[in-house]
Amino acid sequence: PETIYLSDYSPFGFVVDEVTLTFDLHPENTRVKSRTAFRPNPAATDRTFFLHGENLKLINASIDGTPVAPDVSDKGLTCDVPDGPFIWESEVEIDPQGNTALEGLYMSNGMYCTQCEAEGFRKITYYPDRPDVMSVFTVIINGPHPVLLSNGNPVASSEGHAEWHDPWPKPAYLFALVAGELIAHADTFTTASGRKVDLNLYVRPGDEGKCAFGMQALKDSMKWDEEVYGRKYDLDLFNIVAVDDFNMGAMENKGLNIFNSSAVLASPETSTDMNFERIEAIIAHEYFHNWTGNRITCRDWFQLCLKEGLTVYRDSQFTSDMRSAAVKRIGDVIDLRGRQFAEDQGPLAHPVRPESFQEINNFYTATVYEKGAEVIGMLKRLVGDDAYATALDLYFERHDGDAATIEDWLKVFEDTTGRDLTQFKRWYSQAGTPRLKVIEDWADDTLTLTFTQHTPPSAATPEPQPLVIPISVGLIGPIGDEVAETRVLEMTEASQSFTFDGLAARPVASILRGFSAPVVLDHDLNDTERALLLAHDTDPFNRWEAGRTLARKSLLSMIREGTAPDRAYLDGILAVLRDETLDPAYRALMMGLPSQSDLATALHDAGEVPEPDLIYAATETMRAAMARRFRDVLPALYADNLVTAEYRPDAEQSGKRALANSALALITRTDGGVQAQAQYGAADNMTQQLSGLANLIRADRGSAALKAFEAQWKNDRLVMDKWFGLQVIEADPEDAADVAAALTDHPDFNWKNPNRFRAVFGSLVMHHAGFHHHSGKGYQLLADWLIKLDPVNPQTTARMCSAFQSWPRYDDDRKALITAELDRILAQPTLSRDVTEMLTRIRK
Ligand code: BAL
Ligand code: ZN
Repeated sequence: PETIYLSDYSPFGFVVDEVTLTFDLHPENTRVKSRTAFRPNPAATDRTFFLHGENLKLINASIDGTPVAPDVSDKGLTCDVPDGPFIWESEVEIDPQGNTALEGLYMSNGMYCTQCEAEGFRKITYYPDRPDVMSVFTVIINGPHPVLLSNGNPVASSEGHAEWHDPWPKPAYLFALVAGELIAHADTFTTASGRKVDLNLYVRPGDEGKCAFGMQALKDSMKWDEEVYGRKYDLDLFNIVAVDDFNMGAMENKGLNIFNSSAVLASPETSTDMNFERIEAIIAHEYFHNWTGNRITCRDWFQLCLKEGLTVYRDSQFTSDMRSAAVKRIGDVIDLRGRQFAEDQGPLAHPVRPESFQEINNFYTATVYEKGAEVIGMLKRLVGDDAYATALDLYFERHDGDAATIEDWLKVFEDTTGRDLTQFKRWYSQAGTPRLKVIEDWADDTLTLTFTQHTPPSAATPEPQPLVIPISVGLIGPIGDEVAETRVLEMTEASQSFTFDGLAARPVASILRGFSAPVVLDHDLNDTERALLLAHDTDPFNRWEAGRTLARKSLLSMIREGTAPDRAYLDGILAVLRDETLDPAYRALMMGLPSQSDLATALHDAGEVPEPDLIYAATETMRAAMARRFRDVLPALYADNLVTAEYRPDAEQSGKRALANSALALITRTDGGVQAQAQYGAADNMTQQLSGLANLIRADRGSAALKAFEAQWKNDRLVMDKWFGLQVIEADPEDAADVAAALTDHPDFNWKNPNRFRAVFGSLVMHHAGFHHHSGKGYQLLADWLIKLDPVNPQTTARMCSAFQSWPRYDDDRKALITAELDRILAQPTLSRDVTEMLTRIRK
């Protein structure tokens, strides 16, 4: 496959002023006519007229009404064109029913829908399918369906016919079309400037009862973006459609967001608290893209982080405001360490702004999204909140309507703050997670902190240079008092010292408060000092981090030396659990342990080879020790936080349920599942029901409940995804691959549906000890299914390949087993470009 380089960018030779698309819908033979007005682009020198197009049957083409015979390849077409402006017209035939890749125009449960980001539009018609070509779209849809939708505003409609016009110029990746038998859940929102916007959430008949929460989240997002970023909505209509078969979570098409049904449909009976929170965040994310992504889009796909990093950052701010900022921050860091740090540590490491790719779909990664958001958080920390707001105002003013770059983004900060961001920009160009080591020196009432930064070299960045690192530091006195205000230290050198003077007694430094930079911190505190931070740190993130570090240290020494669980850790957490002034959600987080995969990462970081069985055993031993040590408080923790009031998915209630369910997980270790059975029987919401079920499986008494659950929910696709996934997640390591394999024989294992495929195999991969079973059966099963899925849906297959990215860290036997599977997949005669690129990078 061809490699595309950032450095090769050049603008398209033509400007597209407007395009009109006419769809005559048919499951296997949809006709698409396009009429596109081109004129030479004064900013370009290359006048090659190349239109992307894949899997299209060209019926006819003309220029200014004269038929032409273009040179057609499997990538697109070229044609001689006039020197001045001209009208290109073409008609193609496509097969939505046969489009199982779910990219372009496809069918899901009888409805037509589209997914065009990143390069799906070229599967709909011949067009310059690149984000820097922006145009005004008119769309005509003919088809025997009650609902016919596209972007923008409706301009005409009659039975079987609809016309849409989107006044905002947009790149083709934001095009969308939906047709089918759908029901609208309708509402309205009035913007701060008095524009009344009609809002619709379109769902399949039967899902009407799962719309209210998503609609409220949309209205909350619209209001928040006005209040916090001054961004108002810019059309009279905003539609969202829920689709069952979808590769991603959701898509921000202009005025017509399309959502994976799992990312929008919710009801208390069928959705967990975590589902509700995720839905609220994704609705916000897609809505926020209207400005950061749609009004200001990306010049090319290397700039993906320009819209994704910023929009993730914005949605995290939204969730922090709607719920608990501390809980959100901790959750984000857990996620970042679990997914992005692992990516940075392995063969798939790449910069936030990659410099080359073969298949852009492979770069919708934790690095682009989550590390991209961290970079924005750092920028805000460095310049301050007011300067950030000023810079954003300038960004929207200066670049509205542009296809912009990271250079444009940083320039608004340079222009508004006077800072030189040349060095900061390395965060966008260097791969790898920096290690930040701190050494303390105490003399003459002065604490000196000496930091050293080091980013491990990688294939993507062989010679990393020092980064600008904002290090947020506070000082805690010996009796747990805060002795200095939090300072943001700006580290720019490879090694740098900072002093805090005039201190009455030696404090304990609380470093990297709020996780002020995405680095691995090496701070050699003793256990007493960490216990002090766990008890008293006023920064909620670092207070949690102190507990997490104690847990990690204890687990690592249990794994390495077979020691007993650390008493100081257990006592410290017990004190936190007893502190009723603390938010229940926060206390629930305090009861969590580092994931087994995170422990493997930590061992690898220390130059050791992780052994999944030992990691699993240590985690189990620690949980058993927690169950014993917390025994006295668990019943009350459970009872006091068991919500009996009518279900609400808000932060307060869900925090209490999280704490009660964390307590239940430990109680189950000693009561054999009695309490879990009671909870399962009494549950009137999915959070309680699923946690009851999970604990019953753990207690080895889940079979009756699993059958009952299946009987109750067999017609609910999203709930059945949970049923499939939970059995794998909760299986013993010995059995996880066998459970997954057995589930693939279930009549409802619709493997072509990405949600169902991920329910089974995403869960297997998350089961660290099960996936890495020494027999290799986990690897083999996944490889079998990746081979089967690739010809059907390369994008989802390629995404799932990242399960193998951490192979170099394991022992020789596992390495041999994994590489054999990778080679077996790579030897398939017709492997997709997506999977070929992923596995070639992983295999290196
Ligand atoms: N743009 C792809 C889906 C998302 O990040 O919102
Ligand atoms: Zn996004």
